[in-house]
Amino acid sequence: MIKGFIFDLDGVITDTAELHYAAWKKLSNDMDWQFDRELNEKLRGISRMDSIKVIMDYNNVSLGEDTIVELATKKNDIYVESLNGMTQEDYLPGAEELLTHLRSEGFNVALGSASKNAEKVLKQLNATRYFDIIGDGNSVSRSKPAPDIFLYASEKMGLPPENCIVFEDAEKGIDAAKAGKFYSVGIGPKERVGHADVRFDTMKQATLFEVKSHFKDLF
Ligand code: B16
Ligand code: MG
Repeated sequence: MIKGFIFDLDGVITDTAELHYAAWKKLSNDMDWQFDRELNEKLRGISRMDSIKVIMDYNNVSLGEDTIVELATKKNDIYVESLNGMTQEDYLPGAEELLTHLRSEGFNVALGSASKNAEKVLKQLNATRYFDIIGDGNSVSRSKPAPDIFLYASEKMGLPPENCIVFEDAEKGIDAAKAGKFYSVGIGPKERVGHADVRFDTMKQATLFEVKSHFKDLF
């Protein structure tokens, strides 16, 4: 029986990818590094420190750990500043409707995001009220594709993985859900999240009615 839902944040509840892109682009320009949208796609769902290492590898750059942390902090300052412009108009279409519906039907709802800025993003969206539990980049040390963030969220909800559905937009996020033995809903193209139990192109299509009809034996 499904009793709980765990949501990734970026790419599921809201789309911060563009803001992450702009901040990494600014840092890369300052450093004279190559950075484009294709490379930005590879950063979807992975942690800040893993992201900067992907960018450095791509540019054949190696630096000491302290400098890497300093540069990642610089990118984060740019990103956090840009979050100030985010408002409750910035949900992905369909996301707020689904959260409202889940609350009214009495399901447990948790966040399972890699972002260390998740609380700020939820605050900007006025979305904190929809979540019983917040699991973010500060809650666990191993990031996706390790299942730790989803296991953290389900444990805090008091539910085993087989009672929970994870919503994810990243390939590594679906890997993480599967590694933790959660049911999974992928948001995005087949090439990225086709290995999820159920896939929708956008959150708008992922209504509770549709989700229930795909997992009918579990409700
Ligand atoms: P931060 P999610 C992820 O969020 C993003 O998709 C990813 O691009 C970002 O690097 C990561 O959060 C860390 O974010 O720098 O704010 O800690 O999709 O797991 O909600
Ligand atoms: Mg995501």
